[in-house]
Amino acid sequence: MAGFKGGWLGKILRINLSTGRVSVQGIDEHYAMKFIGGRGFAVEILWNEVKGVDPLSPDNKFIVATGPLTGLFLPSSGKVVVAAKSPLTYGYGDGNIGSMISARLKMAGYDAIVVEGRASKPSYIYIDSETIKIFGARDLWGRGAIETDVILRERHGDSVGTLVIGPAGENLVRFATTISEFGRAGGRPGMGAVMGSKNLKAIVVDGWKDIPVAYPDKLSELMYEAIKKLKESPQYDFWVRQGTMATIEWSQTNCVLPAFNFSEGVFEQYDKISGETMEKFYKVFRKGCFSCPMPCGNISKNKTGKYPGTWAELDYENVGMLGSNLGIGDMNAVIKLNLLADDLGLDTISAGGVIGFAIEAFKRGILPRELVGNVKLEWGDDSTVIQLMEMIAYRKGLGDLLAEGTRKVAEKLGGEAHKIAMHVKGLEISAYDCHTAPGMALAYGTSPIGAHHKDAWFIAWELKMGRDVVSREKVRKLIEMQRIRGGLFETFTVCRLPWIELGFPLNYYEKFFEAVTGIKATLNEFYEVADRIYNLMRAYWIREYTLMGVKWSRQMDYPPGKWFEEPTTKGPLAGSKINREVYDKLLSWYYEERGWDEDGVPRKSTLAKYGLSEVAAELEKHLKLTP
Ligand code: PTT
Ligand code: SF4
Repeated sequence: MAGFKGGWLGKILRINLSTGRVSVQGIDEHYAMKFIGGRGFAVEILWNEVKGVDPLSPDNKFIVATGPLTGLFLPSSGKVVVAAKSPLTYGYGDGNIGSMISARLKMAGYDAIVVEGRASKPSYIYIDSETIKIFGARDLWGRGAIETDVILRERHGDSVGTLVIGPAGENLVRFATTISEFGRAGGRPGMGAVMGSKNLKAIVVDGWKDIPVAYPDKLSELMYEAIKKLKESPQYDFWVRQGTMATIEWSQTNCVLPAFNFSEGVFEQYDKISGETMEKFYKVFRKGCFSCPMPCGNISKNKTGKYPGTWAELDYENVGMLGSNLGIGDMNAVIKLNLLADDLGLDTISAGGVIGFAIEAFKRGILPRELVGNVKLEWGDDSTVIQLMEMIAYRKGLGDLLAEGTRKVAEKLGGEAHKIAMHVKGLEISAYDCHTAPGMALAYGTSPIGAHHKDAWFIAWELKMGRDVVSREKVRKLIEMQRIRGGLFETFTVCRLPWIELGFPLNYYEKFFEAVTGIKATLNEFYEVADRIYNLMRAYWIREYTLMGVKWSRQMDYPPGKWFEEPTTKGPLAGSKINREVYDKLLSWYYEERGWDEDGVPRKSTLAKYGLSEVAAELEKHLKLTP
């Protein structure tokens, strides 16, 4: 644990699947404090080691990274970041998954794993506190993610941590995700495809060692205090009953529930797929991540009606994108689709996004019949969505095209297709329609992995501040959210929901950090790390795009034309669309606040301010930086 009093273990495990070589890289306190963990470690590794490569080639690296609090008995500390250069966006890609692999990895003695190369045959990695093995996985290849997880647990014990892929990852679907514990998913921008490209079916970790902690007594005192605080929250009971599913009603009320490929912000049948409907008729039990006192996993089952006996873990994004966005107002169908996505290893958001795009493009005559074949593309038709999800995962017929993701399909179709292709930087938009919310559109536009709400679920703030408010204050608030959500939580790799949903005070993370690592640091210092990482992620995108011959410009940070040009037609805010000048003004303020130029490229002085002068020097080999 060279130099560390606790929290970090000082070891990054490197496994090269081409050569079978295993090595351990040491990290010191300077490095740990500069990047903290999770996404911080991931982007540093990708910047230095993954340059100009095809994301599906052996030269890409698949990273699983924890943070200093991971695996300790602190509220909601069972999360882990999975990252790689994205085969969907060709930029920086990551996801955050709640899985026992987070804790088991720390207990095996490592802060992170970096998987390099490509195995010559289907394989899986097994790690425990003593050994690292690479096993053949021919018997698992082709199996669903859920069945694979069951088999691995029978083989290695039920308490292991797992990360697996389904057929979508094996077949290199560009939005294949990783799956764990039958209903957790992480790595929207194709992290499952990166595993598949390495012939890697799964990673199984079974560490049991104690994780060193600087001040254990202080930590256990804080843990009890925090749990008490969470359970006393007035929102606690409702949260554990509905979790993120309560957002369906909230989004409908606020006209941001995506419907018909983000053409509308309301859906007539929302109540059939709402949190209340789930709670009353479908939920059978609740499940949580490791060390979570506020479990939000809604395990829901079709007790009667269509697809009887089918169960899945429901979350807002899944239901919004596979339900309302496809015109499906039937919870039985949504449960079936959710389970199918988990088993195939498809990201629900991108699957719902690309299928919604295909239906709309076909109806508008943009997607020609010869590419569609005999698939019946209609809103609200779950049997077609089932068919398409399978065709995508196995890359058959139209599915082979859709497996490339919305951006590539729109590029192939040409003409007006780009206007209704609902993505930013290649990542399909998660479940908030922004016709009425320019600030939330800016959050999607500037998210460092493409259009995902992870870094800034700004919509709630925007409603508080006023949708029509166009101010620097709004932009500053968005950046503050990105620092907390995309910086603090993604480097500590702990769940952000205690803070957002139950109002858990942020200053506790200073206290946890000190008790665990022995280092006193303030939130402002963590936000400075967040800014460093944001600049490095941005530099990564710019370098990789420049190397592909694509000139970086502010257009990269624009949401699709539909939100600017095609107003909504339903609900109390019918007729809404975003004003392009307003968006541009917000974007320019955003760049100024971040210290980036008018094209969204970090200035040389900004990179220097965050200790990234070497990054500036490298970028300058490819383009001219503003001083
Ligand atoms: C996340 C994205 C989300 S965000 C959802 S539901 W959400 C979708 N879930 C999918 C799924 O399930 N199956 C599937 N095949 N694809 C899916 N794609 C979608 O992926 C998630 C919770 C949730 S539920 C949210 S908001 C919070 N996200 C956190 C985050 O990002 N960081 C953090 N520090 N804490 C968070 N806490 C919450 O965790 P991605 P999970 Mg996920 C079935 O992975 O790539 O980041 O995309 O992690 O373990 O499922 O928990 O309304
Ligand atoms: Fe996992 Fe939900 Fe707990 Fe967060 S609140 S750690 S997502 S169970």
